Amino acid sequence: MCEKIRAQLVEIETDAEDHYLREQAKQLNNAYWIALSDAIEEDVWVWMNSLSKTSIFNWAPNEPNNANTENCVALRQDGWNDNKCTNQIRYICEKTDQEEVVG
Ligand SMILES: [Ca+2]
Ligand SMILES: [Ca+2]
Ligand SMILES: [Ca+2]
Repeated sequence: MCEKIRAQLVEIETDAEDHYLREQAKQLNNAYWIALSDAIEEDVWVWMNSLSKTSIFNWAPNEPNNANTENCVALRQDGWNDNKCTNQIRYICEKTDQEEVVG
């Protein structure tokens, strides 16, 4: 997906970045995949590009709930939600921390 524009699924390193993306999600009224996953070990949340454990958590209320096995994460305006990796939703790519494409 993001490879088409030579970018990667977004990794969120700071609360400022998260805040910015949530504002976008709010305006567009949608949810978007980010690069976070616990597919390797349940409830251990890793950014899949850098393979680093996340240093911030901005889960939505009552998430993550791993409902019917949810190992990917979508960003919504109220926070992050673990979601089924096979779901077809939009996603956010980033080239650098300064340049982010919501699409
Ligand atoms: Ca980033
Ligand atoms: Ca999970
Ligand atoms: Ca969930």
